[in-house]
Formats: sequence, C-alpha cells, structure tokens
Amino acid sequence: MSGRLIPGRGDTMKVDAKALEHLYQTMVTIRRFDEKTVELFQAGYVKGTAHSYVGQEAVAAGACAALRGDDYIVGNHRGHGHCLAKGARIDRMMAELMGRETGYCRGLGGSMHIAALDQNILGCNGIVAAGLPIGTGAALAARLRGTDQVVITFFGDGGANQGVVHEAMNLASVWKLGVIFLCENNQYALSTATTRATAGDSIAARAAGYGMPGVRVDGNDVLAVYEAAQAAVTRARAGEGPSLIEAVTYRWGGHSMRANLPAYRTEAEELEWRERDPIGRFETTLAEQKVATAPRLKELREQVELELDRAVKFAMDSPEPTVELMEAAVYAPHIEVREPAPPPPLGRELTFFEALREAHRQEMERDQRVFVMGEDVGLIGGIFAVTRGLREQFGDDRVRDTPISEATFLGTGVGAAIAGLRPIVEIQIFDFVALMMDQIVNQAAKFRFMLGGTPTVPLVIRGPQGGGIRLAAQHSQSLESWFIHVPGLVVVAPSTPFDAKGLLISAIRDDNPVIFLEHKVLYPFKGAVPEASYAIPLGKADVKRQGSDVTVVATQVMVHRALAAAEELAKDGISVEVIDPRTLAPLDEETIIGSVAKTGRLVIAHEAVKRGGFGSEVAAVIAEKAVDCLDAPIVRVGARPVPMPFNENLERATIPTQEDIATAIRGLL
Ligand SMILES: Cc1ncc(C[n+]2csc(CCOP(=O)(O)OP(=O)(O)O)c2C)c(N)n1
Repeated sequence: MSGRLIPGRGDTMKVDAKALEHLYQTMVTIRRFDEKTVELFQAGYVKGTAHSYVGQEAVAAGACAALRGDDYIVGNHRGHGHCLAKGARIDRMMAELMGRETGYCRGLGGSMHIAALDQNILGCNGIVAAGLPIGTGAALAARLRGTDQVVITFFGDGGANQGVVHEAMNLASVWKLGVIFLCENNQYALSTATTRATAGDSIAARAAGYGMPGVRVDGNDVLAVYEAAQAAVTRARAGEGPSLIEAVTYRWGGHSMRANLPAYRTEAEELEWRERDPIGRFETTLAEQKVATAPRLKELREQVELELDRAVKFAMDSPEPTVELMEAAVYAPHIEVREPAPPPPLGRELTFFEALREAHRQEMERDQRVFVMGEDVGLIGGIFAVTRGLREQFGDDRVRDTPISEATFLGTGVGAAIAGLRPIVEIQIFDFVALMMDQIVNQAAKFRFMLGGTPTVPLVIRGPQGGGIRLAAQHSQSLESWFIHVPGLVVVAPSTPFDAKGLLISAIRDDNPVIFLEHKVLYPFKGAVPEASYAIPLGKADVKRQGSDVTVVATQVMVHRALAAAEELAKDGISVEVIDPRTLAPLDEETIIGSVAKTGRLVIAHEAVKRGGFGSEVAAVIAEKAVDCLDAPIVRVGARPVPMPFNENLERATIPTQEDIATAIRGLL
C-alpha cells in the first residue's frame, strides 16, 4: 500500500483510498460470511461446528494487509477471517463449510481445517496453538530457500498458555526467523476469562523473555493492527527475527456455533464491546478522512452480498465427496523404486549408524531441500554419531542443533515440509516422542487428508528406540504400535545396515511423513553396504531366511535372534523361514501370507510388549485372511508387560531372547 497519508498516524500509514476500501470490504466480507454461516448452521446446512470471527475482523484484515501474496499465514480454529483476509475464495470456503467436494479441503477438513495452499494459507487448526510451530517451520523454509517471505501465525489468549507457544517464540528468536506471533486476545478462552488463566501484565510482555519486540494494540482498530503488523513484517523481512503482537478485541458471539453454554459474560460487557465495533469505527474514519462516501460504502457492502449469495449457491449446488476420494486422500503415492538395490558388496562393511549417515549425506548432496535438525545433531553429530560430519559438509543451516523443545522442533519440521522442504528430524531417544505426539498424529499424519488429499508432508522422523543398554523405563521403549495405528503415517524399522541405508533414502524421497525407527543396540552392528545410492521400496518385506516348517515374522533386533534360533533349530532338522517386514505400515501382507500358506505355522517376535503390539496386527491379518492355512495356533513373542527395568538381569529377563523364539517355534511342531 502506498499513497495518501492518514493524519495522526506514523509514516507507515501511507495507504491509498483503494487500499482502504479494500480493507473495509475485507472486514465486511468476514462479518457477513460468518453471519451467514450462523444462519446456515441453524438451518442444518453447515454441520459439526464453526467458530465465528464476528467482532474480531480488524485483526485479520489489518494484519494480512501488511503481507505480500507469497507470504504465509497459519490460522487457528476461529480461522474464517484469517483465510478471507489472506485472499481465500469465498465460494470454496463456503463449500468447505458445507462439506462439499468443491471446498478447499474437498469436504474432508471443514471449518477448523480450511487452508488454501495456492494463497500460502497453511491451514487453520483444531488443536489450540498447534499452528505456531508450523508457522515457525514455514519461516524456516523461507530462510533456507533464501527468500524474504514472512509468516503470521494467529492464536488466541487461551492458546497463549500452551507450551508450544513459548517454545516456538524461543526457537524463532534464537534462529531469527521471520515469523509474527499474533495473539488475538478476545479476553475469553471458551468460558475462561484471560484474567483467570493468564499470569503477568500482558501477553505482549512475554516477548521480552524471548528477546523480541512485543506490542499490545487495539484489535478493533484496523489501522492500528495494520501499523503494528507492518512494523513486524519489516523487521521479519530484514532478517531481524520474530515479533509478538497482542491485539485486544472481543468476539461478539458464543465460543462456537454448536456450544450452547451457561452465561459467562455479562450483557453489559457484551454491549460495551459492540459499541467498539471495528467496522463501524472504520466507517467513521473513512468518512472523516473523506476516503469514501456513504453511498460508496453501501456499494461495497452490496458487492459483498452478491458474492456471498453466489458462494452459498455454489456450495449448495456442489457434490458431496465420495468414499473413493476420501480413501485416496490419506497417503501420497509412495516413491517408485525402479532399479533394484545392488547386491551387498563383498569387502565393504559399514555399521548401522554409518549406513544411516551415508544415506543422509547422499540425499543432502542430491537434494538441496533435505536438511536435518534435532538435539545435538550438528556440532557433535548426534549422541549415536548418525549425523557426525554432516555439519562440516553442509553447514549449520542444513544441520541444525535445536533447543530441547520436542513438540516445537518437530512441528517446525511439519511446517517446513508443507512449505516445500524435506526435513529429517532426529529424536534423540525415541521415548521423547511422547512430547511430540500432537505434531505427529494430529498435524503431520492428517495434514494431507484434512486438506483434501493433495498437499504432501515429506518429513522423516527418525531416532533410536528399544532397550538392551540399561537406560531404564524412559529411554528404552519400543513404540512402533503407537504409530502403525495412525492412518497417514509410514512406519519403517530396519534390521541391517543394508536395509537401513536403502530404506532411509526411500523415506527421505517419499512424500509422506515417515516414522523411521532405529534400534540402539543395532547401531554398532556391521554389514555389507553398497557405496552407491540405492532405494529399497517402502512396504516390501524381506525374506531373511527361507524355510518350510515355521514362519517367523520378526522386527529389528528380533530378526537377528530369530535367525540365530533358526540356525540352531536347523541342526534338529527344523526349517524356519524368517521374514523381516522392514516397513510396518504399510505392511507387506502378501509376503507374510504367502509364507504362512507354505509353512502353516506363524511366530511373531518383537521387542515391544505383546499387548496391543505389532504382533497382534500381524496375527489379526492372518486370522482374517489366511486362517485356513494354519496348522497350529499363532504365537507372539514380546517383552514382558512391564516398563523396562534398570537392573541388568531384569532387563535381560524382560526382552525376548533367542531361546524364547526357539521355544516358541518348537512349541508349534
Ligand atoms: C489443545 C486443545 N485444547 C482444548 C481445545 C478445546 N478448545 C477449542 S477452542 C478453545 C478455547 C481457545 O481459546 P483462545 O485460544 O483464546 O481462542 P478463542 O476461541 O478465544 O478464539 C478450547 C478450550 C482444543 N481444541 N485444543
């Protein structure tokens, strides 16, 4: 915006009449859109829930007016205004609210997940404050690509008390990322007044703790919001880092269209805030400044009505999405591996961790978009040395040491992935994934689906799991079953250096979020690994040993114990087939069923506790699809149902042994 100076404002307020009219029309569009949504909700056309933005229009309109088209925003659950202000089409918004195939998310996301990637609107969010790490990741993507795009992430006063808000502000400030944290303080989080839930003088004051500017503005004054956003955008574009803006405002309606709650605000308070109507106030300013006459404003409002009517008709005339569309939306097509992996070479052996490092190095050389981040992965190359030496070759930008903020650096990976990069996030010890679950399960896994099945989330989440080195209950779990249960995730668990390299290369090239589980006991394990780059297809099991009497499906360390048991049993004439699924989701059912059809007997061995484990899934697949092939009951071998103990003897007694597997096999014959 440039041109006319609004008196009484700083020089940043040089905005021309057209831009001011646009600002006005944006606010009116937002208001009328949500008023119409309430009507449609009450009439049963909009289902589920939606959160009206009426009363807060000046915040989104003012903030987005400071952005360029190629800048990003991330909204929250009260996000219609954010999207409309950034340029989303009103008809596709309305169609989404009605769950139609023409909606921005093809009817799969609804009000809380609207996004418009063509406008760099990276999505609203049903999880309070989850968008802040994602927005931070988009800012990181801009940094690594060398653009000066900036990001605004919107959140509420309730959201301000989430841990990720603090983590994201810290991380963005340390890395000087171009992200603007915009808190819409509408003074209530559902029923809970900010004064009852939020310590300190103001939310803006918290910025000081993170070394960034924090300002509190009148969120019902669109020009005040614009001015604050403009200052923050200028700082962000100049590479000076993030800012926090607290815009004080008020939502006129209830928390959501669905909620029918007992009163928690006084009528007097509600009336008082209606008198501070951001649109009415702006009309007065426009009239006083002689920017637009009353008839002109009426004309602008009428244009909005026409567009809104067209949008409602468009939505109502649009088809509903099909089951086929829904099912196809979960996963991006997996990478096709055209060339078979070269045979394991004679005389070139690498440890498991060296094989992983080689995969990182080759993919980072091949594709500038690939980068690594995690705790201590840079300077020292990770505590298990997987990334050692990469920082020296690729620099601090692409091999990033993170603060200890698991939820946020994982979410930053999600944001960077959806903004076009291909991050690899290391989890120092996989048990810490518990702190990241929202970003993995609710964000990474569902993003493509919620947005209608077209975006991709090329993100690898890797690290060591498992016991065996006396690290006790919080550093030794095998957690694969948490992830195989979640549609949208790929789960990989290699057992050899050869597989580790080829599968990690595939995981990095795949367009889906991949949980890549390494077993810490296997890191020093050596095996033949070709030097050339190669990919092993995801979802393809490997028969590690052929046999005819019993099939053993084993994962990670248990593959080696099953092979040793098979060797021992061969001396007694028992022929054991050992299958390593390598990818646990999607599962290569065909190879497993084919083997059981041959042997008639199945043992499943993994280190995780038996209850609800991966073995239960494999057993269920055979029970459902190949029960007629069985000559004996299926046996699962897994850890005792206890947290991992510290004591050495007890740890040995907890994790399945070669002997346990051999006993299970003998029991079937
Ligand atoms: C992590 C999480 N906790 C709770 C909820 C339920 N919930 C949705 S919105 C909301 C209030 C959020 O308040 P605030 O952040 O101030 O935003 P506002 O609704 O006022 O715009 C709550 C409790 C949720 N969706 N996500």
